[in-house]
Parts: sequence; structure tokens; C-alpha cells
Amino acid sequence: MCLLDLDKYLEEKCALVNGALRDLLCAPDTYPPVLHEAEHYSLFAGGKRLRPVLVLGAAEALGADATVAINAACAVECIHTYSLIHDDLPALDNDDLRRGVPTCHKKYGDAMAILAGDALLTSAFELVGRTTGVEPGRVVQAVVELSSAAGSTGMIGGQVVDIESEGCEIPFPVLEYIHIHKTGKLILASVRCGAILAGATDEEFKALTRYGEAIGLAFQIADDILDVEGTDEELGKKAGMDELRGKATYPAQLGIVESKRRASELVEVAVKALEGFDSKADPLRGIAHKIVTRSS
Ligand code: GRG
Repeated sequence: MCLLDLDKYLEEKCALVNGALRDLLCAPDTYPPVLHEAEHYSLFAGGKRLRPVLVLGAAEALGADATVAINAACAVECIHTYSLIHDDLPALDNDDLRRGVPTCHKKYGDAMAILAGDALLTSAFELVGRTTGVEPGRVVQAVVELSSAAGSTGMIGGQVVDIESEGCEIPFPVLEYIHIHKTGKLILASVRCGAILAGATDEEFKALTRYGEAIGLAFQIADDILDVEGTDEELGKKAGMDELRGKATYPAQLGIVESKRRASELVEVAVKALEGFDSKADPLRGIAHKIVTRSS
């Protein structure tokens, strides 16, 4: 880890992803412009680009060039941004701010926000399908990975149980189900897509799966903690909303101290999973630590 400047790495990869998103998606003035503007508005409002960087980082950990995974990296960010747009809608969280600016529906109206989210989700699969320089079977495998992570037994399933649990006392395993599915599955799929497209062996794939599972859960625990300890400015949205909405969170069930302990434990599990990898996996190691030390 000592030779890697993680912030520089993240900055470079963010720039690569942002450039590719602009190249691969329809320009904002493409007809009908209001739709494409709304997509660009939410995509480029900010965002850490954690998930696409994980796609690229996993591919690079296996010695592949980032270009084999760039379409999949952009696809994951499209799916993530769609989920944020839809989650902010009045029928779900009814949020006014996201990534530090008015939410998509506040700026473009509910109908356009729904359609911009739909378009981003659909484009994601087109982008992965257009991957070049990789054996077609691997591209299909990446599409399956992403669609199952985003669907009813992944992110959407987690979101449904999250909504159903609002204001209820739920057992801990249900809370864990929510976190693993609502947030963890897409993070895991990001790592696994990078691995698939880089041609991982079974052993490498299993190790990266253990890494992805651990950081996926750690990320949502850290997000729960930030909602309690962070400020509106740091988060780019209103802090303290989980408690107000009666959301099921780690701090609510276990307290802040135990939540932090569990998040750190998961980082250790993630880093241990990478034991068999050389220094090319240092960015993944660094990201695991950053997930629990970030302030936004
Ligand atoms: C499809 C409606 C719908 C929901 C799916 C992912 C999700 C469930 C809802 C989005 C809201 C939310 C609180 C998700 C949990 C995951 C999470 C912490 C998202 C924020 O991710 P960051 O911090 O955001 O990576 P940036 O803006 O940096 O990309």
C-alpha cells in the first residue's frame, strides 16, 4: 500500500470513467434533449464513482488493461445513478437534494426523472453488450452478473424489504439482508464484472467475491454511520434522515461503536481475501480502508 497514492489513483480513474461516460452515452442535446439532459444532470452532478473504479481495479488486479472493463464500469455507474434518481422520488424517499444539488425530479419533474432512470438502466446493458476485445462468453457472463445484482433478488429486493421495514422493529438478519442486497450486491457485482472481463481463474474469482461481499456490507454500515455523524455539506444530502424515517440501520440496532467495529472487521476480511494477489491489487486494498474512513 505504501507505494500507492490512492487519492491520485481515484482521481485518474474518475476522470477516465467520466470521459468514457460522455463518449459512450448519448450527448445531452440528443433528441429528445430533455431526457438526455436529465440523465447527464444526475450522472455528472458529482459522485465518488466508487463502483466503476472497483470494476477497473478488479480487472487491473488481475493484470488486465482497464480498457477491457471500461464499458462495464460505465454501466455500473448508470445503474447506480438510476437507483439514486428513483430512490429520491416522492413515492420512495422524497428527497430534495442529491450529490449536493436538487434531485432529478425536483429539476425535471417526476415523470422525466422516472424516464431518465429507466433510460440509464437500459443503457447499462447496451454498454456492457458493446464491450470489445473480450471473449463474447465473458461479456454475457458480465451482463448476467449485473442484471441479477440489480434485480429482484439483488438491489430491488433489498429496497423492497427496506421500505417494508420502515418504522418497524426488525430482527438483525433482516437488517443484514437489506444491507447486503440494497447496497452490497451492486458493489459485489462491480468487483466480479472486472474479474470476469479480465479472465479471472476460479480461485481468483472466489477471492474477489469474498473481497466484494465484505466491502459491500462495510460500505452500507459506513453509510449508516455517516448519516448519524456526517453533515449535510459532507453528504450532499440531508443528514440524520434514517432516524427520522425510522429506517433499519446498524447504529439503530447495534450502536455506533459496535457498528464501527463491525465495519473495520469487514475491511480486514476484505484485505485478507486479497492475500494471494500482488501489488496490482493495492488500489483494492486502499479502497477497502477508504470505505470506512471516508466522510462523504
Ligand atoms: C432502484 C429505487 C431503487 C432503489 C434501489 C440503491 C438503492 C436501492 C437506493 C439508493 C439510495 C441508497 C441510500 C442506497 C444505498 C446505497 C448508497 C449508500 C448509495 C450512495 O452511494 P454513494 O455514496 O453515492 O457511492 P455517490 O453519489 O458517491 O455515487
